[in-house]
Amino acid sequence: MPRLGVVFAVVALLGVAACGDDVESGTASISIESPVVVVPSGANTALYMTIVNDGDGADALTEVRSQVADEAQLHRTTEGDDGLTRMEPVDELEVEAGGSAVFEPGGLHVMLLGVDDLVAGDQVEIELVFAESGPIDVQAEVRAISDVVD
Ligand SMILES: [Cu+2]
Repeated sequence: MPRLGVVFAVVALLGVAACGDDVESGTASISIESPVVVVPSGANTALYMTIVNDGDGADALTEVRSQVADEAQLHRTTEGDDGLTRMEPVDELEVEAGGSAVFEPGGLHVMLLGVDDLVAGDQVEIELVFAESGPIDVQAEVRAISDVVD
């Protein structure tokens, strides 16, 4: 019965395709916790926060914008074999479904370059652009570094 074999094969293929679609169509649900900008000690400073993805699809932070800085870049601080720390740019940061990404001193941060004069207590508008969720606006409070590192 060759025809039956063909039918089974087609059903199996459809099953695989449906499964694949299901994974891809999961929806990310992004929230931003405790966004904070460090009081600048020069032309540059850093933004720290936690990105939480409560959805069932992955997402990725691709771009950050703020009107208080000429430019905002995603950076990661790493320690080299020589014991020196350096910062490297991060193209985009994936946040997996059900996962989170912590931006903190000594690790991930948003580098704000050419930043305005900011003092502790100021509120800064930040726009975080995600591949799936689109732009998300957050308000970050400006705090002294001693209030950021505990
Ligand atoms: Cu940096």
